[in-house]
Amino acid sequence: MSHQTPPTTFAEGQIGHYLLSCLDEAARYSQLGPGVTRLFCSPEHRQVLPLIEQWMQRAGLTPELDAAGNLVGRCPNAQAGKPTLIMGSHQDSVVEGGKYDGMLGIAVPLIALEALRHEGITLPYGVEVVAFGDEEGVRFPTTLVGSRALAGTVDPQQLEVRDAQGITLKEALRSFGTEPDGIPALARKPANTLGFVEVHIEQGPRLEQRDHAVGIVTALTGIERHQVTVSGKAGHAGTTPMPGRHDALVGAAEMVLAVDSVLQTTQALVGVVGQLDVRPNAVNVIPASVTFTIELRSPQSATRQQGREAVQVALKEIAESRGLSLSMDNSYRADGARCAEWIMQGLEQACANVQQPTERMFSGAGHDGLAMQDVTDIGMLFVRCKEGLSHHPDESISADDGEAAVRVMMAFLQQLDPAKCR
Ligand code: HGY
Ligand code: MN
Ligand code: MN
Repeated sequence: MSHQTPPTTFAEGQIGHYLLSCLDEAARYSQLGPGVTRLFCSPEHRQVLPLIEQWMQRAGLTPELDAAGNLVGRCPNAQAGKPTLIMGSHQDSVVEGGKYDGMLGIAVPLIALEALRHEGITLPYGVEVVAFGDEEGVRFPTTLVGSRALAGTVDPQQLEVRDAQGITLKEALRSFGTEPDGIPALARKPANTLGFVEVHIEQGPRLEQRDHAVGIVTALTGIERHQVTVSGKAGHAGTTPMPGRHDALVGAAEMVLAVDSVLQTTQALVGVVGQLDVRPNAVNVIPASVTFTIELRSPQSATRQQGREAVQVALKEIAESRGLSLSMDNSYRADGARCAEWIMQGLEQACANVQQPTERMFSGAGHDGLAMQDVTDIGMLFVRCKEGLSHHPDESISADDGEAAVRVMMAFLQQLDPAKCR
């Protein structure tokens, strides 16, 4: 498949359109259906890699697929072991998501590096740009395996979790052509890592309200996910008397409403029941069991704990009142992360250098920085997205805002002094 030809110059106004055309092309590597669906270690993940490899080569980087399913582009200085700045974002998407969540944060730093290279500028430190394999955690009930591999924090148990087809994450990596036994060797050395900077769409309305193209992230929220299984008793929908039924779906429906009312009790907590599966899911059978997911988010772990405990009490009461059995297992937990002051200031300086007004803001979304915080300082640059919409096929950014992000990153990379990081 032909890939976009790079612009002959990186003149004002060219970069934004070049960026959007790259992202349009990447979006083609998706399952059929609305928006973008590209899951971890999927055929679509495999098919998008040659395009990203080409972006990396244009940026002067050497691409390599690592044991955790990340595609990592390294410059010669990084390969030579010099202190290295890591940039990048996730290649995977949600189901029927947008073109920009994740992929924007891979393309922007690569085009920034390509433009600097085009101007004959080489950086005195190492750079890596990573296309992390799995950040959304849609295929498996765990996530951040790619960034946790770089942070050296992958729990071997994570590799044993199974997708809806019963394939373990380890098996998926092996069929993808990687060797997960090599994951521990991927851990980056903190002493040799200057920091991790991710560019990402805001996925909220703040930048649009402030009429800013870009924003500086101060902190990322903490997230935990739970798998709930409610078990009742299947039966004939027509002949089983209503009283005394143990209908797992009616119980689960009451539980979903209970989760929502816990989430409505404080503004410091948000969350969702995003997935729900009914068994045997037949039109004339009383549902025997229901599994659903609960996601709780707050920057304060104490707030998440209070929410979790309130949910556990509520679900237990409902199960008992309906003669249902209940299990609630924590499948994923990531504490919130604070962005480093020196990176925030560096990004603010870069915005000033390219005349981009900006301000600091919190991220209600999770990102790979939740894992990368365990190995290095982190920072994020947000890019305005239309109506703050994300995890939706209509997710969009303007070419001008994309260009602004590239120019901010070009300024940030040129001003970065490895001796002054920290
Ligand atoms: O769910 C999130 O916050 C991110 O989009 N993975
Ligand atoms: Mn997302
Ligand atoms: Mn994302």
